[in-house]
Amino acid sequence: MPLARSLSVTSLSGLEEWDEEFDLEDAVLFEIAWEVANKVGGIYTVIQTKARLTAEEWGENYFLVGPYVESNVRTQVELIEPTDPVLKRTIDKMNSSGCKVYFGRWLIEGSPYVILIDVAFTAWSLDRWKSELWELCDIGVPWFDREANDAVLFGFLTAWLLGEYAAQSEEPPHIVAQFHEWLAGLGLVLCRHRQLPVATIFTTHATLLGRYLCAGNVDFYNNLAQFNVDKEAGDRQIYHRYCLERAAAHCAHVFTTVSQITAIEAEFLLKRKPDIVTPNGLNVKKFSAMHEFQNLHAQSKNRIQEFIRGHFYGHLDFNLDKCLFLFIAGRYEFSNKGADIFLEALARLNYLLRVNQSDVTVIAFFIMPARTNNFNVETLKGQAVRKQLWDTAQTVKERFGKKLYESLLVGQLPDVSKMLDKEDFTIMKRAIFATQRQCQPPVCTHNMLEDSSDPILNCVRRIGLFNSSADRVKIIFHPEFLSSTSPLLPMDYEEFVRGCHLGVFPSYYEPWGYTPAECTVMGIPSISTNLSGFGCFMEEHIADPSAYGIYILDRRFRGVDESCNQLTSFLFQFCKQSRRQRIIQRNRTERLSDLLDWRYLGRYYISARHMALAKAFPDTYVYVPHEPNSTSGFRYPRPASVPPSPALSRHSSPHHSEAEDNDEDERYDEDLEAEKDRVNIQMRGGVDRDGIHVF
Ligand code: G6P
Ligand code: 1S3
Repeated sequence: MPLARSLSVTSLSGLEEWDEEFDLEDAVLFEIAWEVANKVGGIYTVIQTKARLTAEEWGENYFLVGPYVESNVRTQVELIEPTDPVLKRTIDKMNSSGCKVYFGRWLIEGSPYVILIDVAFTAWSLDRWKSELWELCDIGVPWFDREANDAVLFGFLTAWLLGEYAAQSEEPPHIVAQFHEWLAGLGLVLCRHRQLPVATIFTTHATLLGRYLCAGNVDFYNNLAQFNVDKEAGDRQIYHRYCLERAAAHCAHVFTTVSQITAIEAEFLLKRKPDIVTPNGLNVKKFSAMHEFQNLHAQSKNRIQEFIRGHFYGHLDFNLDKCLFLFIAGRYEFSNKGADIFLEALARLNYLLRVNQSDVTVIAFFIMPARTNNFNVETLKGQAVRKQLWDTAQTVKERFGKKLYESLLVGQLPDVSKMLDKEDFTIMKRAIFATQRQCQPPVCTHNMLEDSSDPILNCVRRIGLFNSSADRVKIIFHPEFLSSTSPLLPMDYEEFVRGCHLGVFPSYYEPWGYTPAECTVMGIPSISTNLSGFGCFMEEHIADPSAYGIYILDRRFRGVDESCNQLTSFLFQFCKQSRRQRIIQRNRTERLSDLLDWRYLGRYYISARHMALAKAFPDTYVYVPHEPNSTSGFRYPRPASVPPSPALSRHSSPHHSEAEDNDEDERYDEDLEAEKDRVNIQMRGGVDRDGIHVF
């Protein structure tokens, strides 16, 4: 078996270097989650983006374990024979004992090995395993809870896999197994009960009870110590799930979670303090040209504008060039994800923009999947009308071009008054007539199955934002995740985010929050909260987050109405920025990418594994906690150049001329050069044009 390497984590733009001497010897890593090659939510992103770094560290000794889902395997996994003879024997043995276990390479960056278990194939063992679970830990799983039944099957099968792997090894192996979330937790409990040679880690990405309590209008964070956890779980009919989660947290050699705020929650609700926080990272893509991401913003924005032209046909009475695109996206948890206060703040923003006679129009997208039966006719018609106008313009252009060409051929300048004839005018008039519309542009792009009880639509009805001409804030609810093959808005999520101006994620319950992190690495500013893992992490690492386009809403120490006012003020200030200010702010936002890169954040996972190995195999491994050095506690400094505050703008007045705009472009070029210089200096450390020392 090839030896796994130990890894040293290198420094990124001034962030702390972290060199842990730890020889992994012959250790083998299994990472187990229901979302391996199976997209359900954020855990998939964690595992998928981290795979490259972990595969670099562990090489051939890294295996991801997940459920076998045929449709996923067909599109994401190349099935192969295991190369490791121990694993081959393990899988063969299981398959000859009534299981269906597959092995392959997951076709993502790092191409990690995956072991996929078909839980349905072993469903005949469910009752037997449930009674074993009851005998073992008094946890009774009701028959009707499909997810919990899957958790039981997956748990017994993963423990079987690890036990079989240990039995098939010639030398006693050093296995480290990391289990993600309650759905995978039972495997861990069984490993400990069976005393397998496995160093175990349990990572929770959210607590079950936390999610349920927050969704139910409870003052969660001020009452953490008061909850009677057993009763609360029982009242919500999740007691068995809660027990599985709590058992895994307590049995693990090392317990981790994704943020400090969830660590506190876990301590109160699961009654164990996490040993280490392992924040979520991303695979950051670096462009060779520094400002490439700005060009991508412009390209994607053009495509969103094209969609808007169709959606608002007949009502395009606003200036698209002065239109700002805001969005919220994610799992449809109306209040947990903050869609409730976002809508309320949009209503207040609409009022402010109107009374201040702003020429800015805000279009707020809600991308949250709900039950629908496809796109609605009015929305599809919008794109068809736009296409027809485009085709008409092309036809007239071609006819015009032909006449021009013929005139030039005979050596004459064309008579401009005869370039368009009666027929041209007829087709153009017909096309214009087709844009007449009796109704307002729709708020929702789909036919909702639960239209009358849908929380977003009901809130829109209450606040009255119906996309009327007088409104400066328009709303588009797209209750389906985006796809590049959509006939309506053919863009994938990443392209869409790049084209927007601001991501708005005012969550009340958000253990980490990938959406604002994804915005950051694409250079798009975002609003998050001090109740989200991401928001707290950024607050800790940046001296002045809002100057970098990271707005952090206070939902912890303020009431809902006050938070909503603060959100409105963030939005209103954002609308007052000039284009130049937005560009500079995007540059700053993008500069924070290193902080969210797995190449930096992966170190916490490395520590968790070392800690677990040292606890499980104290004769072989010693864990020496990392000694902070002089750069520990590094924070991104306040940006040295003028902050993008509207108050300091040369163009805070909306009434400046076109000439001024051009001047602004020239000045902007100078500023951009200065900004690029500063960024380069900051990456290396040194002195900028203004003589300011950085790092
Ligand atoms: C990028 C492009 C610029 C464009 C700007 C629009 O920076 O490189 O050419 O003018 O985006 O910014 P805005 O914030 O108005 O979408
Ligand atoms: C959870 O997914 P969610 O959106 O249900 O796990 C994610 C990955 O750790 C995390 O980013 C998110 O906050 C949690 O809520």
